[in-house]
Amino acid sequence: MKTTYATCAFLGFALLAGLSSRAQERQPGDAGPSAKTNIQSAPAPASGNQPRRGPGGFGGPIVLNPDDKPAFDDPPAGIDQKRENIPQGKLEMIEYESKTVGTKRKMQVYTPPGYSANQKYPVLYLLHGIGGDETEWQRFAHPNHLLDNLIADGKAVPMIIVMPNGRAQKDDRAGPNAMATAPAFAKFERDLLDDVIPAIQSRYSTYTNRESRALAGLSMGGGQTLNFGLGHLDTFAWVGGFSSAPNTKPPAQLVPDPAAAAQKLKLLWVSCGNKDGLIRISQGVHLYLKEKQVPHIWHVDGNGHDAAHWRNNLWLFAQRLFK
Ligand code: FER
Repeated sequence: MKTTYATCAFLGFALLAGLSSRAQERQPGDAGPSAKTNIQSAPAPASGNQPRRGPGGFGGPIVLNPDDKPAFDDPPAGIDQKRENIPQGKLEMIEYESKTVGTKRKMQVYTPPGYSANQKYPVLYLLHGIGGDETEWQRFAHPNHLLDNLIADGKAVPMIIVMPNGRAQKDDRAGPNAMATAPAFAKFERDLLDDVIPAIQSRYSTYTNRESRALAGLSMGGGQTLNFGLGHLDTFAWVGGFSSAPNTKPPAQLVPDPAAAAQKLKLLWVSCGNKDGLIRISQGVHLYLKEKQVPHIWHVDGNGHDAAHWRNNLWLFAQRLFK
């Protein structure tokens, strides 16, 4: 544990430096900022099992296995760009009382075009990374435009998307040493289950059955998603971890009862970029699920630990939800 955290503190610095430059650099339609910053200087992905380092120097060697291939084509460009000629949903920042943390906390909520209290909606809870907060997904993917576009094209069902702050502590900003806030990401399990979900269900017109509840996230949020989603199969039926971080529990702890997971999950999505230095985490999850015959999507695309991976996987995942 000590070794892990010492390593994390150093890696966290590299990561955060990477994250902030990515957030500033991203242009609509580009392949993802780290494609510019990190990946061009890296060699092409090893076709076999040649270890190499992930972008930003963190995460460790990348060794690709024969299974580590895309399950889907890359989405077209512009998936999260606003289209003026289609109905727009609404994005709002709301506050809720957190018994878990003992403060009022913020979360961002997307309601789809034509949202009406006379109808009920399924809900996707979408979690951010170590350097982020309740606004982070907006920087990486504009989930509101992405969903408006999918709904207009008949590719996704109207849903509510909730983007909470996954750092369950009184000061929930990333701060100068975000890696030190990792324990608060574990504590968020109770905030999500006891505070966030009840607040959403009391304020919005939602279905409340497990088949109408999805959980997904990027990096630390991917680890949270796998930990909480697979740990609470009675609450979530749709689970998506994108480039999940080392906060992910070991696979046998994540899925102690493979038969139950196989039977209950509507969709289990594990994805990572083949240039992401954290890919070993997702590989471990995939290999265990495969061995235990738990149906899942294993999608390894050509990205790094970056916005393109998160945006594209949100687009692919959201289309398959609640159907
Ligand atoms: C780590 C490396 C990366 C770690 C977390 C991360 C907890 C998180 C990355 C992210 O959220 O982008 O060693 O340990």
